[in-house]
Amino acid sequence: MNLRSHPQALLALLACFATEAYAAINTATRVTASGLAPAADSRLSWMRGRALLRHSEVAGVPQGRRTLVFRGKQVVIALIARAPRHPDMSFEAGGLTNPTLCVSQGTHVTLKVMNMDYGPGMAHGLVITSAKPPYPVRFGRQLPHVLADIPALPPRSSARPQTARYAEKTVRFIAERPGTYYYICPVPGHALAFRMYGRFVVYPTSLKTCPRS
Ligand SMILES: [Cu+2]
Repeated sequence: MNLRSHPQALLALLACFATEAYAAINTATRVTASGLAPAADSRLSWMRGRALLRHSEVAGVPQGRRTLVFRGKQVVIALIARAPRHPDMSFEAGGLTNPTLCVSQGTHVTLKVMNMDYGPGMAHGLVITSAKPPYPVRFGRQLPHVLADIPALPPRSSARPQTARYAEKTVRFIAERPGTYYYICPVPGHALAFRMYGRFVVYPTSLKTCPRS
């Protein structure tokens, strides 16, 4: 991203360099969902990264212009940080920017997050929590109900997309408790200054589909 056109980015970047902030975030979250499986962690080649990007673009069923519904009891959701043709400091899924993601209660979710951003400090992670916005520059030590926690993934390894490698992490969880959650980038300042977050809705089994909001 271009720091000159985003003065807030400089603030966020400076905050990123406070390494203790990462530590605070990464140890602060409490995973309270059951069934969280060990995470996979890898660096993808351009071919594999592009395949995951394409999966993210077509997964889910659009409901209106801002919501993606993932039907079934086992779903794979891919979120791309700073996908091509999407704004700086955003997530992409279903071809949408920071969409609302919707699953039914009891769904086994495989969540994949990949960082396609490039540049110093352009790390991005993802936490799903019931904490509502607005968010502080740094999250507190006790986030409420956390479904998933992916620490900051480094930016891609090269300015040239075709030769770069892309940090990706996969976590699995069961969306047991209905409610409205938020997926948030935990890197200091990204959620506050850039609104790098979206809603994650778990709707009760008594409803046939995601309630419109
Ligand atoms: Cu971020």
